[in-house]
Amino acid sequence: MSLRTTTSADYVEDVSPGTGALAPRAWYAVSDAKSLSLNGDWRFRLSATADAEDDSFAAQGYDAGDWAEVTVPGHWVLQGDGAFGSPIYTNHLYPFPVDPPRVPTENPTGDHLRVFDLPEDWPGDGGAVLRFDGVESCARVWLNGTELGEFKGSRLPHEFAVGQLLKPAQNVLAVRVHQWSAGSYLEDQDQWWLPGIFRDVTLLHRPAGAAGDFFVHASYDHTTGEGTLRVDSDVDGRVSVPALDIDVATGEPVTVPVEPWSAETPKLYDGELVTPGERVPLRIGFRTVVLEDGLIKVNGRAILFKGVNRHEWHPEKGRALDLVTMREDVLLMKRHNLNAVRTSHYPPHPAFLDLCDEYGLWVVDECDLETHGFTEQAWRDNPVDDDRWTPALLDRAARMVERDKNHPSVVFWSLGNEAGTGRGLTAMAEWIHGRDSSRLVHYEGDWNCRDTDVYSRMYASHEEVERIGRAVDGGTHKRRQLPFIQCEYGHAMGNGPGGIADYQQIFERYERLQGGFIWEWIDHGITHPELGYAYGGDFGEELHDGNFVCDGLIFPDRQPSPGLVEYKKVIEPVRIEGDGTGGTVRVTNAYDFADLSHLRFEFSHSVDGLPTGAHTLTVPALAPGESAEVKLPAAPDGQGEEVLWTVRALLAEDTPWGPKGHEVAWGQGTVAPRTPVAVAASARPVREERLITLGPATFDARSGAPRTICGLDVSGLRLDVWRATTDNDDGASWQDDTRYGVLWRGLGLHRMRHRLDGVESTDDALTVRTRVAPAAAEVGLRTVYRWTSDGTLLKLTVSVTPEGDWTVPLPRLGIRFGLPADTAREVLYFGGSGEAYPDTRAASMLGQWTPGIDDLHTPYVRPQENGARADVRWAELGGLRIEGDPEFWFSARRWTNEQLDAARHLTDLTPGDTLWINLDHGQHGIGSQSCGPGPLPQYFLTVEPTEFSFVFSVTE
Ligand code: IPT
Repeated sequence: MSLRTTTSADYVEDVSPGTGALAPRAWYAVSDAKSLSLNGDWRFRLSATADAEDDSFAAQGYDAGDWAEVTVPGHWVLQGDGAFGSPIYTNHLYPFPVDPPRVPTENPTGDHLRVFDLPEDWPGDGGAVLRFDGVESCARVWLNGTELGEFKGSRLPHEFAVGQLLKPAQNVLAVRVHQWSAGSYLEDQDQWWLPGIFRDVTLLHRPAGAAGDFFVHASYDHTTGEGTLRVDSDVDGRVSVPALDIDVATGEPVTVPVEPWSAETPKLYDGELVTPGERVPLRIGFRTVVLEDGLIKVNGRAILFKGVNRHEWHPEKGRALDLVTMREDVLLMKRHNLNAVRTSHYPPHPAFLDLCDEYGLWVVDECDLETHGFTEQAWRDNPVDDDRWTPALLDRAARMVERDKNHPSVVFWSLGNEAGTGRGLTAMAEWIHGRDSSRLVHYEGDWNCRDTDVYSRMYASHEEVERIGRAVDGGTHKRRQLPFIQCEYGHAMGNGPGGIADYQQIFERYERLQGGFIWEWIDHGITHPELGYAYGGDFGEELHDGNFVCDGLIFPDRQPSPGLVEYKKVIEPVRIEGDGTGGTVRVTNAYDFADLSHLRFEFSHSVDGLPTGAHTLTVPALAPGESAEVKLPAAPDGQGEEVLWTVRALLAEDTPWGPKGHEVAWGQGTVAPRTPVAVAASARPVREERLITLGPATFDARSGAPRTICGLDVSGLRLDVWRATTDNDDGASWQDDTRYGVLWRGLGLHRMRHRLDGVESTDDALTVRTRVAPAAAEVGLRTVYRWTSDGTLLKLTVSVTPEGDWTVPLPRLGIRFGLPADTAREVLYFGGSGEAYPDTRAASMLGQWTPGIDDLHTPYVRPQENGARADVRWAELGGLRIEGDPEFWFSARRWTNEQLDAARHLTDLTPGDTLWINLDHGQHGIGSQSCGPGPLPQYFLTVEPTEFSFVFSVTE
């Protein structure tokens, strides 16, 4: 016998999907039937528990005059300046005790009230439907005092028939929303918990004879070039597609020659479904998705996903995205060469899929399902393996599939994310396969692939992916027959991800590997008055996962991070490679469908990083997979300066997503190397009082430290091995073996001591001998600074000899020094274009660049090492020229690396009176260990005897 008392809020903890809603059906934005948006200002009252208030507010005539207001769509915790509670961020931990389906008594409950009149032209006949596109996590709905029902499934649509209840004026729509419900157990995605009516609320007129559900089947036969269209419709009618001369009855197939739809060539045909009571516009894309020969094929060809995981995010509005923001995402993706999106981990706002159809992106549409927190109890009581929950799971599957089935962009249905395994998932897969045979089913959590059409993994190492590519990874018989994708890889948290170029090479080497999806698209930082962007813990959460929520390729304000620029280069659809001589380049078409006729190729030589002029290069309109050798014009004589060739592939004409001239791909190579500047050690160090003068520099006679170089005050010049550890250096807490950020700090590399062993002034050099080592350890670096000059140029040669048993690589190795803060506002250098590290340098284009000092800082939401420029030959700032032999990594910042290391938010960083310069001989790789593998061994900064030098001079 249960002691639980029954309250009117029992539905909150009921495992069922809800009551009262209509069966799910295809979603469309417009038709000729009237609709009324109920978005806007709603009256709002927040209660602490699910049943604190009775339902009298739903009655007509209720006076909500003293209630607050919120904007719908929206999340109440992001409105009201904190008066309505705060967001909570957890990765996979449930922020409440795990006792399914029970939820806490403290259950923030938002009563929403909206009074509306029908427009004057609202038809008097027919019915009406009230549609909610997304409410987190459970809602109970009344119209004009009559209860319509209640529902769960936050990112799924729910419709209610309301025709009989509507009045011309003063309709009272009341919605009670509970933050926690049984549904919360199914919605444990790694993101902020954000209650509210966060998607549109719409009243739809349903004329007599209006369209019900309909299913557009539009396939393409690549062997004949014909498409077959058949629109199955609950309500009989006709289907027309004027451009194809199609006018047929619903349910009747018609086959005609068509241009197929693909992510690269997103050909859509405008059509119309006409039922006796409604005309619904259709946008039809013909394509056929099959599993054949162990490969995912569309229109007869294997495709390669160059994808990203996209959560819906806006730094002020949370998951309440407007159309402008959605389009911005799609345009940014297209402009960065992405061709695929996994809608992690729930179906997006339906308008996003319209944009994917229109601009061309393959979509893995994922169901609103994750039960990750059950991993804490070895998946005991996991709802996906408990029959009581199966109706809710099937309801979620159906609401996704029915809503989104008419989008050509959707090629995979995904059952959900991180939900373990179980009968409920199998039931979902069976239902989906039965309902829609024209798409494939994805789920990562079952490595035996019992329910899926693809072997999918997340964060598998390069080595493992390679083994899977070679099909020597074992697994079940079924799995061995399946293609492979990485539904998540390249964890873009903070600086990184590293190693994605290496993954791409492996993906392209093996047919079975059909690409992957970077984790993830955008940092979920929340705009905050004091902190810049808030992340987990900033709202005082009891449990949280810090900045693990900021792991995107774009910053919260949608500015691309270096990670996105890198990914764009890594996945570019045209490969332009030199043969080493500078005489010819090999151009390869890496598209799956498009030829190269939409591109114009531009070619230039540069001398010392400056282009000598741009010319058009004629490249044949290669078909996918084809290559051609293209001869380059003769290179100019660099006369000792470095000569490079650069070939860029640009859009020949404006496209819907990018303007004419937009750069799609590029390649670069060396024709002739530079001759590093030679410095004769002809000047003598001259000692006077406390200073030693050598050429253009003065030194402290006792310490041997430079005081001025080329007229600039120099402070603190010494060896530097520390970098403010990146999220990928620090690694994830569950990875305890080789998290170098942790090992470095444990060894004390952030607090190196510099012992002075001697200052020697000889005829041709000033030599300073030191030993650099952390307290409490016996390892150290014998470091010798040797200064020489010809009277004008000053050369510093740094020799480093390790001592002791070094078991870790170094974060960085180079020198750093301070200059007065006002030395320079910008830097001119010849080197790589943007931020780069050993395994994130694919997009680093050699040239002369002039970033402002502040542009050299990458604003990772949690501050960390950033901004290094790779392959710098020389740099000039404030009248000082620095030339490296060999090339070096350049960074400049207005705070020290220690300050950067200590900062938690960008607002912790304030410029001081010193500009800090790092000239590095080496940097350790970045990797992806904040959730995946660390850097590959070839990107380690191994401790070994090393020598490097810099030449300082006054700029000409
Ligand atoms: C993986 C999740 O699927 C994703 O939602 C996100 O949490 C990501 O990790 C990390 O940012 S699960 C991972 C712990 C294997």
